[in-house]
Amino acid sequence: MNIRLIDPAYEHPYISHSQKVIKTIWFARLTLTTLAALTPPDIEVKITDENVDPIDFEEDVDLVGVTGMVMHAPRAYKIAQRFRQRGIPVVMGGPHASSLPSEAKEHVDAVVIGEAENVWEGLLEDFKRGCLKPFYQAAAFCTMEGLPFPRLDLLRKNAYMTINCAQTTRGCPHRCDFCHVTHFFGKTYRCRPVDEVIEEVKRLEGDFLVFIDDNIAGNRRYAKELFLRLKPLKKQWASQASMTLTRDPELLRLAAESGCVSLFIGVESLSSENLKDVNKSFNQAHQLEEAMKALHDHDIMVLAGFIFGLDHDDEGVFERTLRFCERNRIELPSFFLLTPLPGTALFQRMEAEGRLLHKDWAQYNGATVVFKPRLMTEETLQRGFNWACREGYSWGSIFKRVFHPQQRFFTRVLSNIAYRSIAQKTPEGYLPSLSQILQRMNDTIPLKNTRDLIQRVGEKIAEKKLLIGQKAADTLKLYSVYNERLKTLFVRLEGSMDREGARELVKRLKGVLNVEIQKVILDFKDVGAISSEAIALLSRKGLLHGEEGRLWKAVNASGITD
Ligand code: B12
Ligand code: SF4
Repeated sequence: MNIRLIDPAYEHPYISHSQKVIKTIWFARLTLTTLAALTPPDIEVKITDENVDPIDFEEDVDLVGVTGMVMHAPRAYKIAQRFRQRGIPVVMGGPHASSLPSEAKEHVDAVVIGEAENVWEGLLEDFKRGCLKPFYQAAAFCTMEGLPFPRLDLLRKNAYMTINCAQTTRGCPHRCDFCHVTHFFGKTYRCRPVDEVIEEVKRLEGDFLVFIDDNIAGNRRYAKELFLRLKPLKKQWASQASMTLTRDPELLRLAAESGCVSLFIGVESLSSENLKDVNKSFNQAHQLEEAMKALHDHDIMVLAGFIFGLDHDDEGVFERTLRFCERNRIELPSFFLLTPLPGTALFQRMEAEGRLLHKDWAQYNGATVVFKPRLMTEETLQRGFNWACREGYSWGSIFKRVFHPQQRFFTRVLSNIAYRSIAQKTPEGYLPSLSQILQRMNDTIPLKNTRDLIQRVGEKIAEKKLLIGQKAADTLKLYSVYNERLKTLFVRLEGSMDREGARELVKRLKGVLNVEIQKVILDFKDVGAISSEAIALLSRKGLLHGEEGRLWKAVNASGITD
């Protein structure tokens, strides 16, 4: 008996990679090599990764296995159809089939839901006996002990940057709303015995490998032991981790000493409101810069992932994020559009809110808008994203991010060149016209005159006590968010305001009201202290409309007087 396992290609004018790019930055997933390792030795098994080799649809095989993420599903179904037309049964597994097994079953003969470890052999037995069941799902997650080493020998070695991949853990202790991992693995985070990982790593040729874990440092005690044991092997490695890693100096040091040279970190957003919304508050917005610095101090190259289109993202998000990457010398920024993947909490929410534009899975690729954003139109989001992808890999931006006196300079430049070639295929984008205005609106205003500041009144005593602590605030911070759909700018003010601050605020507001912004709503509730001159000025300009219990809240500043 012989089986062909297939990883479908993703045919897309600007997302699919050329062979050259695959060779420079792409590593092999462990999906099919793991499945092959689970296959009994009396069965011949071969792998085709359609990204690097064509599929032979005329091949004489007994059974075909196909995998796929959401965006691969339409292609996977087409592949299945071609083999089934010839009477060859097809089994499908992987993230998409596991989330939507009934849909997948319409296109294939059997669907494996979740991990294959506990069901694959049984499925093959059933197949041999001619009684393949429609669905296979293990009653429990598999043990991490004694897992067979993936059959890397079945991959075409020279097609990728590396085929040296290994996995130390499965799952993630966190539960970010948009992520498929926690849906797939439930709340589990399972670690392989360190001895087995070390044995597997020792067998890999060469001195570089990728740990394809979702979060290699999800269990700090385990990670520390692993890193200590890796160190003597003198390998270099790359992986993914959550930002919590950077807050444990010992863990970070051990990672670096064990050979960690680059990490993919899901930063996702610079806005704490966004992070809270998607259940990712453990990424603390105010610590992002520190976290990036900590990684660089250990000479770890940062691949940072950012998501555009979250509910608090306005038109300023693209430029703000890119400048953050430049300021913090993030070597390889990766921008994604928010994508509600079936099975995730985000998908359920978007579907319930009627915000999904369609269910054409091929478009669920992280680079195409598939939902209605809250503060922007679909078009603004798409074009802003395109702009960030292209601009982020312009020579100017590469220069700002990469040219600094640290090691591995050539690796940094070469990987940027490869990413640039992908970015250049992105369609033209544009920076939303309000972007700069929004950046200016958000610039902090320094306080010039601290005399005459008076405490806000009208708040409850407890809140007042807190405000007294803010008396010394010597700046006025502005947090502006523009809602393109309502044509309204919301400005939250925080700190203290003197006359100059009030003047500057009025000047900026006048500027924005000349453009397409039709209405401004000012929120004064976090202004701790304000001078009587500032109050007088704001009143004269028609900016203060006291509301009951919130003395300094002003609304509808559409008609600022001269
Ligand atoms: C490595 C990796 C990548 C690599 C892939 C390199 C490559 N050559 O393709 C990189 C970093 C480039 C990448 C990119 C992307 N990835 Co990715 N990636 C992973 C990661 C971390 C590991 C994959 C892996 O090797 N797993 C180990 C194997 C053993 O597990 P497995 O694949 O789940 O397979 C098991 C079962 O699912 C089952 N199974 C799977 N297939 C089949 C088939 C059959 C026939 C059977 C019987 C069983 C079976 O058996 C296996 C053993 O139990 C996974 C997360 C994860 N934990 O899996 C995300 C993951 C697969 N990626 C994901 C996503 C979204 C992407 C991107 C779309 C992100 C983006 N927006 O750009 C891109 C798409 C890239 C592309 N064009 O294909 C999502 C998929 C979600 C979904 N529902 O579609 C995942 C789950 C991560 C997440 N956070 O949600 N990725
Ligand atoms: S930390 Fe990363 S892997 Fe873990 S749930 Fe969040 S996005 Fe997924």
